[in-house]
Amino acid sequence: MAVQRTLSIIKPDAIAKNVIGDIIRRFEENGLAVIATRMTQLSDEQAGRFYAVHRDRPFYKDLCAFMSSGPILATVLEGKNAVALNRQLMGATNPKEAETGTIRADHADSIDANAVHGSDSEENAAIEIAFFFGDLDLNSRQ
Ligand code: IDP
Ligand code: MG
Repeated sequence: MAVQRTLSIIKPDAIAKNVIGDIIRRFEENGLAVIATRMTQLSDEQAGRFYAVHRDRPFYKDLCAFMSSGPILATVLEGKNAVALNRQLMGATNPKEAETGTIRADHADSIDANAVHGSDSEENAAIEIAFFFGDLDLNSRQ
């Protein structure tokens, strides 16, 4: 499987729980390397642009309000099969359905406050990485 890059976001709920280190440790222990990271707080408008793909969904407004409610940590992960591997480590969107031992099973309280975001395809990863980072911010570890 090819080396890929993917975007991870630690959402405001997990930042508030002070579990950044625990989440990054899981990435590193599973073969993913951090090649860029940035803490920021999105405006409601910026969160809306990031999640534009969901703009017609009933939860869109709440999602944008939540994602702009506090600081987030955006991180670019690099490694073999990074997109699917990150999704596997995250667990299902609804923490009630997330497999034991996943980030969402351990740290998410609800489908809204579900601890982490992860790109769902290589194509979307490239778009999402470019939302937060420029080429000069990416420090390949290969
Ligand atoms: P994902 O984060 O697992 O990729 P998506 O379907 O892309 O899940 O949805 C983006 C985010 O929108 C989710 O992480 C979650 O916070 C929120 N969301 C998704 N579905 C629902 C829902 O049915 N109710 C409330 N929030 C939802
Ligand atoms: Mg998604």
